[in-house]
Amino acid sequence: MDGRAAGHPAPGQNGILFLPLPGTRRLGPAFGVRAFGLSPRQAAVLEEVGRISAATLGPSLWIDAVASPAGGLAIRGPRHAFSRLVDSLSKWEDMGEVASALADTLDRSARRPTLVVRGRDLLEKSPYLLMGVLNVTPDSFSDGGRFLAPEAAVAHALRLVQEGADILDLGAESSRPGSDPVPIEDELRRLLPPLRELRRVLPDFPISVDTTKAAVADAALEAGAALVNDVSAGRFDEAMIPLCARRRVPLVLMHMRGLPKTMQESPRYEDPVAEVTLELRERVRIAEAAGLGAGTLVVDPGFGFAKRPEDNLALVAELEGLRALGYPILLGASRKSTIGALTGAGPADRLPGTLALHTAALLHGASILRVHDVKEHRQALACAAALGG
Ligand code: HH2
Repeated sequence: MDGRAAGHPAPGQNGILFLPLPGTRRLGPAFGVRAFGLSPRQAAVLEEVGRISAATLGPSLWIDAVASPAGGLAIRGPRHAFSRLVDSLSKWEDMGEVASALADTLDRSARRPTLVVRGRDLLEKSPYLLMGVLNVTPDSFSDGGRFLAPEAAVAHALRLVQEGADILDLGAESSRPGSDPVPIEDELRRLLPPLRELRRVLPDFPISVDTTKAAVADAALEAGAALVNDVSAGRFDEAMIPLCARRRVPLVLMHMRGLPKTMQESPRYEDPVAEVTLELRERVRIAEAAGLGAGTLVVDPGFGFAKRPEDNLALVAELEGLRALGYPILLGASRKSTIGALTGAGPADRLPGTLALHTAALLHGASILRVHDVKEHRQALACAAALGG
């Protein structure tokens, strides 16, 4: 299915977006953005104002056209020069929308990521979190059937916690490409026994429920889950966002086009990071309008969901773009088929590729990594994080 035919916006039709550029985190006060969705006139005015600013404002702004199928401009410079650029732009006729989009990205990308679970900000003391995957499914692509029995699930969860997981992500429905939805009753029958037992043995540990159904999320929250991870970002069940807002629990909004059953049939992007960020921005706006926000929202580009390998890789390489949304970024590349496409390795042999992609994601701004192999990630990411950023 063509995602765009299913109602997804073409680039530029969905408003203006300024995407933080990769590689700018280590440059002290320097910052960079790429403009997306500007009309030719807006681009020309922005370029002109940028040139005037560069010549007159002391600290210079570097501004140039970028090679991207979507066109646009790249701007780099110190953050305070960007604030002055916003002021200058707002004085130009018809540039108000551009000025406020730039101001929005400046504001949101400067926010410190937070994730508040039961009153505690999990990102306050750690620069990143490991979310350990616990699939109580018969058919997940890498571990299907291994933890379906509640005792096996609980034993595996305890191992993940002992190895250093910060969050457990409990899922009872596979969302692998080609999978069918599971009825609510079956999902709950798989989910609730291990969840209740985990709540008993680990009363304070943050447990997330990986589901797209509000009824399942509600029952799981009642049974002790404290976060919701929705791979449809609330698209499959319109009760999901209001439920999380009402219960004041964090919600992961993950990007996907279409349904897992058909999502890999013909994914197509011209500019993956810009399109994914724009589509997630719509979901973020709905969630913010419902009352979710700092501490209760997480965004995820959906590695492997309605994307070709090259789209997944572009999203990791330019992950900073999602900082335009202002929320912690989660990435889950663990054992996924892009690693197989690059190396020929089967799911059980994809740990080295996973570590490489998650290391890159961390250095490009991810705050949460969703992983099957906690112990190995603890070591790899401790070293990556020590590089700074
Ligand atoms: N990937 C999977 C499931 N849930 N949630 C988020 N937020 N991000 C992801 O990338 C993500 C996710 C797929 O992986 P897995 O759980 O191992 O497989 P399956 O869907 O077959 O159970």
